[in-house]
Amino acid sequence: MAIERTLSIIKPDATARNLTGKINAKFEEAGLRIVAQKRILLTVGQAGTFYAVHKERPFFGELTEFMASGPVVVQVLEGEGAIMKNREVMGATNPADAAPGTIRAEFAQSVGENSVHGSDSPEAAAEEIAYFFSGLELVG
Ligand code: DAT
Ligand code: MG
Repeated sequence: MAIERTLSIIKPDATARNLTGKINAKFEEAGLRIVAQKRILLTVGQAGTFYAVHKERPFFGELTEFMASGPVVVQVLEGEGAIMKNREVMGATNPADAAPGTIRAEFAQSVGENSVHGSDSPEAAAEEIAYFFSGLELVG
């Protein structure tokens, strides 16, 4: 397995509850290195562009309004098989289905307010990292 990079977002429900440090500790304990990170406030439009793949889904409006409802921490995680490793550390989309010890099992409030985003493929990771970060901001 190669060294990969993936895009992670700590969502507004988690920043509101001051969970950034606890979530970052989960990444670091799993061997994922935080190589870029910034705290930003998205507009509904920017959240919609980011989540364009879901624009036909019934929850799209709720999702984009939630993502713009407070600060998010966007970050690039790097490590061996980082894309799938991050998905494991995050846990299932619905916290009711998330394995014990995962971020979503411990911190998520509902399927919508589920604390973290992580890229789901190498193609998505490349596109999502480029959406938020320039090459100059990525220090390996
Ligand atoms: P994931 O974030 O695990 O990759 P996804 O890509 O299927 O999940 O969906 C993106 C986000 O949309 C998800 O983190 C929360 C929201 N979402 C998904 N399914 C939902 C549903 N049934 N009701 C409300 N929000 C939902
Ligand atoms: Mg997804």
